[in-house]
Amino acid sequence: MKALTLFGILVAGAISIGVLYSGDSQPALKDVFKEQFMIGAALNDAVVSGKDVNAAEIVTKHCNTITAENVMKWALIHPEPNQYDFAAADRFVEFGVKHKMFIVGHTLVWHAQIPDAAFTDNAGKLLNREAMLVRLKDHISTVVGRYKGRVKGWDVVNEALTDEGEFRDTKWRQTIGDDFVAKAFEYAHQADPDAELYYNDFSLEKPAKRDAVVRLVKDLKAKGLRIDGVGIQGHWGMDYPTRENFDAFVDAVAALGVKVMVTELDLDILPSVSDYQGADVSMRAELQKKLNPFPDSLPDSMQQVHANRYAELFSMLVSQSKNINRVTFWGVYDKTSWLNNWPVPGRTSYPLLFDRNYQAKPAFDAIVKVVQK
Ligand code: 9MR
Repeated sequence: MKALTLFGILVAGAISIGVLYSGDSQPALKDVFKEQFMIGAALNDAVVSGKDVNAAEIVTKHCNTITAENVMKWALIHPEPNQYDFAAADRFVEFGVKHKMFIVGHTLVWHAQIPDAAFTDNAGKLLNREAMLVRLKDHISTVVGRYKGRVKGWDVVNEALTDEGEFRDTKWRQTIGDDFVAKAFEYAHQADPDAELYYNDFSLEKPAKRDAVVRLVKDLKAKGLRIDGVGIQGHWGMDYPTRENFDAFVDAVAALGVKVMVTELDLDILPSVSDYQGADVSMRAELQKKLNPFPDSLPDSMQQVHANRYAELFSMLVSQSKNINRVTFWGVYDKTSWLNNWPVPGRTSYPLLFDRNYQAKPAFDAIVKVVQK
């Protein structure tokens, strides 16, 4: 009898572990952080098209939200003024619908990854305000309209501010003026009244930029426009942001009654280029080595340093979770991260939770422990 009871306990234990760990030893991040925030990743076309099956498996197991890494940007979805190309964006949206994920569209208005021709007439002359507004409205109503009801949130405007808190000098500003931001939000809401609308930027934890984004959100609200959230990208490093700056940013945004999302999280462990600025050109080979110190693999000791910093960042995010509704990683695994090619091309970078062979890294266990403690 005793033996049977013990057996029963063991079986029940195994079943509950099985449920928690969904079939293998690794818990799904979307379950681990269920009480805190959604977990997402930015996807490239290989993931959704079936070319990168292992990456797709990671995403379907761990994520309940996805963002388009590139395929919805102007240059890709609207390559010529009179030509749209929806093939890749359609695949991305179908993937999200199939797996019942919260789909985020990125991004409607940005100064990068947009052809010059988007801002000019046939003769190559910069459009005036009226003509550019027509073009902006056409773009937004076409793209948002196509995915209405399926894409649940849009990064309407990306990176319109400088680190000093000014409007960045872009062709958007030169053609339309500073209210290009307000106009984009207005048109996006018209195109899908149910979609959530976000402003997205990096370094928002810096006080001058934080204050600028607060002004921006207040201004949009004062104009009666819908804005649901501010995305802080989260391309973070070993010593930034400070918890103090991050908390101040989250508190300031939450006080405006809008959500905070960490939209492009990765954690760079490679040396910063600015540490070597001004280095002698004759030392180029030497410099290459210094900037790319782990071309083959990351030593265990560094893995641990990276994992500890990830844990620190997640304890910061978890403690603010009542104001943060989504944490999205910028990529799925190290091999395809943008950081392999920025700010220096051809480095071997280690910013994500999964390594080049799709295996969970120490950083994965470290962030899980933050909530299991
Ligand atoms: O990850 C994207 C990379 O594949 C592109 O080459 C790059 C082009 O600028 O854009 C990257 O994504 C950016 C995102 O859209 C906005 N925030 C910064 C991201 C990293 O550059």
